[in-house]
Amino acid sequence: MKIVDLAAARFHLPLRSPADFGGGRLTARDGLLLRMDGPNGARGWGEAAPLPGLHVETLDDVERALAAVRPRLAGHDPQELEELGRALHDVPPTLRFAVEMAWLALTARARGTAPAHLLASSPHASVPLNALAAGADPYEMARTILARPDARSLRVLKLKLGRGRPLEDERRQLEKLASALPPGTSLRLDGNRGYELDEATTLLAGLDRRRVEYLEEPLRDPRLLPRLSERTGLPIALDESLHDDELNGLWAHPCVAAHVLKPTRLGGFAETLRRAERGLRDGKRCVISSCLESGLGLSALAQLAAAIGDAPTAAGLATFQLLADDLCDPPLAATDWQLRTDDWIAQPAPRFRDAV
Ligand code: OSB
Ligand code: MG
Repeated sequence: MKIVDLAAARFHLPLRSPADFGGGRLTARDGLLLRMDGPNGARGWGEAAPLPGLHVETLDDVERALAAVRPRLAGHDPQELEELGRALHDVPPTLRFAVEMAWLALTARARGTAPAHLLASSPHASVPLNALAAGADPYEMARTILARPDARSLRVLKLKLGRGRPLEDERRQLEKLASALPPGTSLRLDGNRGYELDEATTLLAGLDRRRVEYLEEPLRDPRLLPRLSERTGLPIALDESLHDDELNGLWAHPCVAAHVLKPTRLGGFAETLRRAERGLRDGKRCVISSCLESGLGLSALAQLAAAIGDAPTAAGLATFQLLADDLCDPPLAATDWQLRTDDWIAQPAPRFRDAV
């Protein structure tokens, strides 16, 4: 689909309550809403929202990079996603994601299909979600989630470990939470590289294996993850380490059960599909995850998640629940912890679009 032009405007979405995702206290999500104009007035929308502490680039960098690539992209007529991806090789990952997202929406519309069908021949019809217990007290949030009427259909609860509590206290909380899970629900425990090997062993050794799907990057030194897995008998998921090529020897290690892929950090759809193919080839579960995008970005990520793997894996896309406001109107919502992906008729028209 031919790109006629691009334009963008900033958006600002308050969070329901302040959160810290590694970049200090966050009270709102700021990002760039990208409009891609195609032939005959057709439009596709993209979202570029660097998260402080996670992405390397800032929103200012993204705006500068957009101004720099705009002349190159205007008039460009990529025949497929890979070709567009090549034209974006030197663009910061959040912007590359946004441009590919808008182009997929535009192209899907022109071909009368959903983006997932441009990414895979028979995509999943829906994508299950992991709930996310984060914020100031993740255990309190986990209890709130498990008290909801839809908790029975929840298969996976992702919990943010740490947050400064003493190890022994947290260990007790964790055991209590594990035993309070409904049957068939398991935990993903995300440590965001917060622990030394011995600390993580104290916290995690002896937990019920049937209740823990994996430990997501608990260690300050990821090279010790195989030893932690040995000590705890629990599988590992990689997140941060997938962004460090020097650790690529670890990616296929037998202790690693899953790769947590963040397309806005990896640099878009084409790159994520390549990484997922590699992960799947090595026998890893590939989990599509997010960085607090709006419902607009998250629904595009759900289309990508629908295109990966033989069976859908719970994706880390439930963060729309943290936003007090959305770019989509109505706001993105899930039913029974699933996002339908086969009911895509057109991309939701975003709020703030008149500002672009
Ligand atoms: O470490 O996985 C992370 C969000 C922002 C920054 C880092 C992370 C996250 C998430 C996304 O956990 C939500 C999810 O994967 O469920
Ligand atoms: Mg993580």
